[in-house]
Amino acid sequence: RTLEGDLRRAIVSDEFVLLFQPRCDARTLELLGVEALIRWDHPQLGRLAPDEFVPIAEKSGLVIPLGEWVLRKACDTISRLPELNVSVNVSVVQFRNGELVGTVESALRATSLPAHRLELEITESVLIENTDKALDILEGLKKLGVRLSMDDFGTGYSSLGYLRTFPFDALKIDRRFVGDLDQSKGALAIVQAILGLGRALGMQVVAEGVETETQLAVLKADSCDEVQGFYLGRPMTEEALRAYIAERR
Ligand code: G
Ligand code: G
Ligand code: MN
Ligand code: NA
Repeated sequence: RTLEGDLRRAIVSDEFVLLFQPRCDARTLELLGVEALIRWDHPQLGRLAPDEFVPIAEKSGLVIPLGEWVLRKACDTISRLPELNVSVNVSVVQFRNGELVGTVESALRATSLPAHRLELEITESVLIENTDKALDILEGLKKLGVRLSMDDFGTGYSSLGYLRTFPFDALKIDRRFVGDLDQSKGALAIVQAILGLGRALGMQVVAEGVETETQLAVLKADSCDEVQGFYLGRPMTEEALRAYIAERR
């Protein structure tokens, strides 16, 4: 047996779980939306994190049906939670396949989720590969009315030039920088520079991996727009999310 074979079966037998992590207004801490994060409840291995199976799903092409499932599930769940936005991680393989715009459009149509409430989180690997084609797809997505954010900003091969070329609405600061904010002057300088860049380019900035009150205070002082991380809430089930919302009213 292989994990790839198990993956093929898992889609049919409904073994995936979608969790939702709060994204809050940095100033008021109001809940604005959630990031959808997948897990796999493997019958023998237990709960698997995306790092353990998304790469296999990407190599085998199974990330295409899996990505469709995630989009559909995320839009459906959030369409029943008034006002809340949802962001979904998109794999580079979904870009290559050429059907992403159609897939997103049908998920929105099937669930009646207004397009502006959906954000797609994209990493720079998508942009490196085939700049012209990536630009076409991103513009097609913008035409649908969805929001686009650059995920894990500041790591990997993200180029500042991408921010000018591609129609991003938001930048998500990688949690490595946020986690070091309290201890490292260097991390603080990088976070402040990203916040300044986002402001200058008219993009929203979201800080990921916020775990402490101190980190939140620094981000707030430097006018970060949104915060996400264990301090605000862990990735949770739809049921727990409903309780989280009820508690904060
Ligand atoms: O939730 P967690 O921190 O374990 O996520 C680890 C990584 O898996 C993150 O980089 C995240 O972007 C990615 N990931 C989570 N959910 C999905 C998903 O639905 N699709 C894709 N392609 N990646 C995901
Ligand atoms: O790459 P991406 O941004 O999609 O990854 C999000 C991942 O980060 C998820 O797997 C989530 O579980 C994890 N995560 C979210 N908040 C925190 C946090 O405050 N601290 C740490 N260490 N991980 C976090
Ligand atoms: Mn993400
Ligand atoms: Na990230």
